[in-house]
Amino acid sequence: MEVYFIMGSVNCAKPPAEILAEAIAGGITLFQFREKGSGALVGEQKYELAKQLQHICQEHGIPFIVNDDVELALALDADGVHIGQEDGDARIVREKIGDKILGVSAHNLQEALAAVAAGADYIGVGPIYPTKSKEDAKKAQGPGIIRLLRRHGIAIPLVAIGGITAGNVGEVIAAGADGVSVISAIASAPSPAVAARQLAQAVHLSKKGAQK
Ligand code: TZP
Ligand code: ICP
Ligand code: MG
Repeated sequence: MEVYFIMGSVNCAKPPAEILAEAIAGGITLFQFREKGSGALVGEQKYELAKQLQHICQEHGIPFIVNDDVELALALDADGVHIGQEDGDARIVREKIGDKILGVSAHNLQEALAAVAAGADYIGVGPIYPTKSKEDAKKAQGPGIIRLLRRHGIAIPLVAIGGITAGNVGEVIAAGADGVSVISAIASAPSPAVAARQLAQAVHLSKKGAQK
């Protein structure tokens, strides 16, 4: 959960497999295949890319999560699924995937409480900062939303997402996040390995600082 990398072909200026391998070398702890946005692959091509990236994750012991597409996750026997508020009832997804990892995006306390009640294993909270990586992103809320969820008793793992860089990791960890989730900070970096390593170091240092 500490450095959760999300990527699809749309986010990559070089082969996705290369970026993922470099990100893993740099120290990411979780990967989400998110094939979304204009130009995203569909059908057989989407399946083949997912399979290739899953294989890389398996070789390195990194859990492989599929965004939105429950059928794809089941077909690949992925480690989990991440869904948004528009992707149907989290309880139904939980029933379909059994004990695979279930992640849910939440933007406020009500959504977070519902996610916990539906059996989510973790919540993605954001956008915390402005992002260019999501076409329909809501307004950035700042790290205060994480503090608010913690104050209201949300106890499952929370990852902060949206505009996260090594420079602002400290604030979101201090607010109560267990980790950070990024697309562009790694996928668009000149060196995904260096970028992932900087994020991992920032998370570790911030957790020490926050006594977590
Ligand atoms: N959900 C909320 S913000 C976001 C998603 C998928 C995109 C995060 O991308 P980046 O490049 O790390 O801001
Ligand atoms: N959070 C996470 C972890 N993944 C997503 N795709 C999202 C929010 C929108
Ligand atoms: Mg979705």
